[in-house]
Formats: sequence, C-alpha cells, structure tokens
Amino acid sequence: MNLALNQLNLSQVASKTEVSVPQYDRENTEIGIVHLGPGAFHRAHQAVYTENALNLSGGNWGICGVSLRSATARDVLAEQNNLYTLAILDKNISYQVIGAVKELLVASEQTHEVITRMSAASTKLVTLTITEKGYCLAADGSLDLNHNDIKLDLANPSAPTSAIGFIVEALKTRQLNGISAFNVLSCDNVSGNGDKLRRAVLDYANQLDANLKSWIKNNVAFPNAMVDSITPKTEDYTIESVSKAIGMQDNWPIQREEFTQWVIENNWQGERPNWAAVGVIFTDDVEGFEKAKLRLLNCLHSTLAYAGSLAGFETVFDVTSDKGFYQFISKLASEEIIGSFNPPKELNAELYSKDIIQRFLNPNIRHLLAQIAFDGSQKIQMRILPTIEDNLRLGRSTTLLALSLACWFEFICQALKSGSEIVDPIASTLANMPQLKSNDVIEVVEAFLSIESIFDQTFRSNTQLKTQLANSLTALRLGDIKNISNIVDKLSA
Ligand code: CS2
Repeated sequence: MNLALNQLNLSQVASKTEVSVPQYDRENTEIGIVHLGPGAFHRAHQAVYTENALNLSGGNWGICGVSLRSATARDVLAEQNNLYTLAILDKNISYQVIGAVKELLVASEQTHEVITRMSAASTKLVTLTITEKGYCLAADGSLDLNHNDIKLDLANPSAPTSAIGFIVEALKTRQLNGISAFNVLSCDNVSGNGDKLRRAVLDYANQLDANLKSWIKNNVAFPNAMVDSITPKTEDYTIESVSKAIGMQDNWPIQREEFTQWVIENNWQGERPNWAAVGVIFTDDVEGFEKAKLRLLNCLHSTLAYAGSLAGFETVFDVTSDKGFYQFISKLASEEIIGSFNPPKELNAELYSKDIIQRFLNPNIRHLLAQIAFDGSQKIQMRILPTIEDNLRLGRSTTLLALSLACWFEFICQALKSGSEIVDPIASTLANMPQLKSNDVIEVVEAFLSIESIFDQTFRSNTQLKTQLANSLTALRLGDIKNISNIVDKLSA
C-alpha cells in the first residue's frame, strides 16, 4: 500500500523526471483567492496556472475552494492536506503535485466561514467555475429573480446559498468594514461571462440596497475570460495509475490534456498572481477568443455528445475516430461556424478548428460523451444558438447547426421514452412535456422551441429553421445515425 499523499510525505513523492512537486514555501503561503466551485476543471486549470505562478514568483495566492453544496471534495482532500496530482495525459505524460489549494469549505455547512474568508482583507480575488446554470440567468442574460436560489437568498441575504448571494454578502461585509473590494473572475463557458456575472450581481444587490449596488458598480472589476483545457472527470483508473506513477496514494487526482489556455480581459483592480509569466493572455479582445472557443470546441463537443451517444459511442475519441462523424464536425466547423464570428487577429480559425479536432483524437484521454451531455439546455444557449441566430441574420447556412440542435432534441426524446436519467436543470420541465414523446416531428420541434427559458422569438418565428429541425429529426428517426454521412448528405442536398 502506498504512503498517503500529504504535506508530511511530500518530500517522498517519487523523484522522477516526469513528476514535480510545489517549489514554493506552501505552508507559509497565505490564501488570497476564493474559488467558488472547485471541481475538476478548476483544479486542472486555474489552480495549475496559480501553482505555476507561485513556483515562479511566490506571493500570497493560496486558494480557498468553496463547494456550494457537495462535501466530497473537502472530505477526500482533507486527508491529503488538499494536495492532489495533475496528470497530463497527451503525447507526453507528466504528473504535477498541486499545492495551491490550501483550504476547502462547503458553503451549505460552513456559511459563516465562507463569508469570513471572502470578506478578509487578504482575499483579493474571487473566481468561479459554477457551470452555466450557476449564474441563475434568464434567457435574456439578466438575473432570474424568480430562480428558487435567488428568491431564497433575497429573503435571507446573510445566509446565502447561491454564488451570486455569497459574492454580494461578502462585498457588503467588506464595504461595512472599510475593506476594499475584490475582483470577480468567471472561469465558465459562458459568453460575456464577466459582463453577465456583473449584471447579475448588480441586479441582486439592487434588490437589497441601492447604495451597495452603487459601491459594487464603482469598485469591483468583473473581467471577461475564456478558459480551455479538456478535463475528463476522475475515474478509478485515474486514481490507480496516478498513485502508481507518483508512488503515493492520491485519492482524487485530476487528468487533463496538455493543451491549456486562459485569456483574461484587461479589466483589473489591484494585485493578481503572476499569471502573465506562466502563459495567461491579458487582452482587450476576449470576445473573439471566447466566440472561437465556445462556437468551435464547445459546439463540436456538444454535437458529438448527442449525435455520438445516439449512435452508441462512449467517448469523444471513439466518435471522432469514426470517419463519418469526423467529416460531419469538420464540415459543420468550416461551412457554418467559421465565418459566423470575427476571430482575434492572431487566430487562424481554420487551423484552430483543425487543432481542436486533433485534440479530440488524443488516445490518452477518455472523455465520456455522457459527461459533456450534461446540462444541455444551458450549454446549447452558449454553443449552438448564437451561431444559428448570427447565420440566420447573415443569410448563411444553418443546415448542419439545425442537425446538431436536433441531435439534442432526439437525445432528450429518447431519454424520456426510455425513462433514463436526464441531467439538466430543466429535467423536470422536459419530463412534463408529453409532446416530446410524440411521433410527429413538427409537434416535437414546436414543443422544444416553446421553452422560453431557452428559445426566444427568433427561433419560434423562423419557418426555415423549423423546417430544417423537422427534417433533421425525421432523418435521425428514419435513417441510421451510425451512418451520419448519409444523413448529412440528405439534409445538405
Ligand atoms: C465540455 C467542456 O463538458 C463539456 O461541456 O465541452 O468541459 C470542455 O471540455 C472544455 O470547455 C474544454 O476547454
């Protein structure tokens, strides 16, 4: 049995060229960042950039991770003094023991501790990976004041449950105590994530105290940001292989591809970790990077998640290795997505999309389609619908985008008919829509487009799009999706 990975045993981690450990004085590094939602992606991406900045330049940039509900991460990592291993599984394989996460709290159990940490003068930054649904937004991007979590928090603001509620309560405490505000940095796949988070926080604060809203508006920076690194969830084989590699028992390592990118808007108050020195790009044009990533990588991911699942594939690698699916997503990218947005001047969109598809073909990454398929009602709003809207407005093709969206429709319809679980914030809404079990594709399309939290009038009133969606559903139901090329050819004819 391996020694347990912890601070005491850190010096005994295997001394191999492919294994590295913290190079800074971890025990005397204070917490300067609070992160809401310390899931796998945070631990693979932001925490690693911060680790590398600490290794290079030091500073009090330790991270306090705050899980809004689940205690699992806190309880498992507490046994390891919050140390864990990042396994980079790509052409080259390496293992880095990460020490940046100094503390893990559970908001639902430790509300006071969380507010205390967030309102401490030493906390300069609050970052978030709470997924699209965590922003509690309405279809128009504003804060959904009817959202259960928001209603609950507005009724009891000193004991919040939502990320928005915690941010505002902490800022209120800082203002009362004469402590300067922190920066708030979203690290989610949400278009205009900083702007949307700022609007939601100000909408929420305004419900409580116009003076607080004004203070936040004038003192808090909410930079937009794009984040990218393919990070499958940790599985049993990950724990076994990583523990063997580092010669220590690590009960919650994180696996990731080698590629990683973080682009942050030049909109900042005060200090930050030396991220720029370890590869983070600070720029005025985040939107171009964000649209390129969401519309290419994430749209192709979601397309494969639904189409590939319907065809019986399990992983991104498996479905992308299929010639028909490879050609489908390549055609979707080159003919309908590229050209729908203005990429940053330094980005060649064609090469970028080809690189993305090559990343999907990483044989060392087992990325489950089922994981990507989660929360589809939220993800399609960032990944597929904006491109459809832009293409309709520009008179560009939407044939393959409609097929992509129809694959989500059919994925949901088949789950409802089979009674299998749907992991989605509006799962109960979908389950209470009998039209989704209809054999009439027109009825199914109209039913999906009637969901106002997802689709606006642009979709409901566009006859061409509705016809394309109906034709796509018919092709999926009558054709053999394993032979996706036939379906693509038929719809493109
Ligand atoms: C994936 C993303 O699970 C999903 O929805 O599309 O997590 C994707 O792996 C990352 O955005 C890649 O940067």
